[in-house]
Amino acid sequence: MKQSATFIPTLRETPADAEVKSHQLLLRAGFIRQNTSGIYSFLPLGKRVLDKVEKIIREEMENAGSVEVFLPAMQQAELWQETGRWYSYGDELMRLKDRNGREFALGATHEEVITDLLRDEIKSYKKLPLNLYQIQSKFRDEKRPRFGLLRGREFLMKDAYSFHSTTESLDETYDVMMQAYKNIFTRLGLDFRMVIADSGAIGGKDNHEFMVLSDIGEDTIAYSDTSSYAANIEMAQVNIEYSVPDITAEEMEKVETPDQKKIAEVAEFFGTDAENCIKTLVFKADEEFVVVLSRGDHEVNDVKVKHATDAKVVEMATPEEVKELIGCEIGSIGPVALPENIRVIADNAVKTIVNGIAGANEPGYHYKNVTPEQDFQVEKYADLRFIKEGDPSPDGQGTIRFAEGIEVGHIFKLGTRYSEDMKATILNDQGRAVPYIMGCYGIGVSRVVAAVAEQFNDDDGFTWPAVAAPYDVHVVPVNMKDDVQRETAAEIYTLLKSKRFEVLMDDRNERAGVKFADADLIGLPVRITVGKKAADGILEVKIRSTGETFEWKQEELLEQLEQVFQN
Ligand code: 9G3
Repeated sequence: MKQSATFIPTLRETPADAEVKSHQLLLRAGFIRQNTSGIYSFLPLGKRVLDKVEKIIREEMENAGSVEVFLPAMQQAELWQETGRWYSYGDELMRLKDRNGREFALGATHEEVITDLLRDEIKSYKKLPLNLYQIQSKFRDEKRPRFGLLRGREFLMKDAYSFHSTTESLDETYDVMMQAYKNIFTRLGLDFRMVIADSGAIGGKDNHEFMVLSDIGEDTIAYSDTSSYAANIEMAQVNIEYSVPDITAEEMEKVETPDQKKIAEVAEFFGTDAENCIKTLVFKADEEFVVVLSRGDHEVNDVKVKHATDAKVVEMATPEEVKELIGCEIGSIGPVALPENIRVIADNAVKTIVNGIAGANEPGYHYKNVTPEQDFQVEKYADLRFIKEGDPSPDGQGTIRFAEGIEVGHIFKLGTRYSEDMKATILNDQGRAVPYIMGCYGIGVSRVVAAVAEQFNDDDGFTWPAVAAPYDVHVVPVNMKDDVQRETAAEIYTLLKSKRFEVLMDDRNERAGVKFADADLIGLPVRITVGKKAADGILEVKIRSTGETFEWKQEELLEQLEQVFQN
């Protein structure tokens, strides 16, 4: 492609409202343009990267036995009403009306649509398993779109759905798709981790996210520094065998603590530390109050409280509710002598406290020498706290570290959540009508483009890996007015294209400095400069990712390039 014939509007300046490197460079190098908040156009170079990412995804979906379809973005409201999601999703779900006033959703995801498609077609277990995918724009009216393609309101997703008559069959497909995801992100050269994730609102039991490690990632993952263990911070279990220390429990004593409110102040007042204090919180688990205890130096993880209470919704009780329930402010509550009927659960680490400090359920007072089971009862101990850096990895191998990640993929075992609601059943091998068992598997395709852009760049611009680069080679004739340079460049351009290299040639009448700066910004893997030395058959070559430069004889060009692109 000749640059005089394409559309690559590079910018000198960094656009003010672009906060992260990938967004800045995608704008400056003329890959994308924003139409409005969270909505982007892919310009020619951006579209070519998108296509390369899609190509890898299609190959791996094909290998995994997933078959491509293309579903409508316009989804009749009735489908979402069948699953209740028309009502449970709020402003994030884009809704519109057709000319007859009928309501539609703009597809944020396609569980309803694909289940509706299959329930009319698949009636026997003999037709399963089936694994279908599409690559399609999704619409989600994010409250705060940001970071360019990383969190948009219209974005490209590969979403696959699998259908099974047995859980074993789902497990098999799930593992095959998991491997396909690892292949995709590995082939793209992304530094990713597969993490155990919380099923969140979508339900289902197993699910895993694929996170590209990045300081600008919005998710925190806890991973082992020696094994492959990694989990979303909400899900990382704390697997520590706590033992009760062998010290004598003393008589509990109420002490006046007029000015000490925070755990740190109270600990200091008693000349001890947060580990020896009991933090008392009150949650509402599906409308039932639950007192949750943790060690003073730990944070309670509400997702784990939800799992421990088997509740659908868990939230902190309000100060008024606490006052009503226990009779004092949040800052003074403790586990001793609580009203009889209140449930008390505690994080496992609490059992290690002997002669600890706790609120006295009376403003301005605390108890010292508080010991679990002696001074208060606990209904059950469970893993209720957030894991911390330095904790042992739950798989027993290594120590936990934290990292930020960009979620680029998420795979779920859905179970029958959608097929039940939508009465999508098959006759099983006993002739009974049963809802099919489903899995779903998403990749944020446009988000992957941004994740690759985020990982592959330097101070001068992009350093695209060959697998994702818009073109393989950038041919840059320095002076288009010089016959030798212009003709040599044209010769090389034709030769390389004939050998199936993807070539971009900068045939603009621009100064050398502008051409080199744009070439570095666009960041193709190899730049071939056709300058003065072309008259002696010498080409100046630059490997963009390493910055190395070479002089190649023109007649060696093909074999040298083959060398560069094969490794
Ligand atoms: C909505 C809106 C936003 C949403 C959803 C629905 C996330 C929604 C979860 C999924 C699960 C999987 C298939 C591909 C892989 C992910 N945000 N999710 O269902 F209406 Cl507005 O999308 N879907």
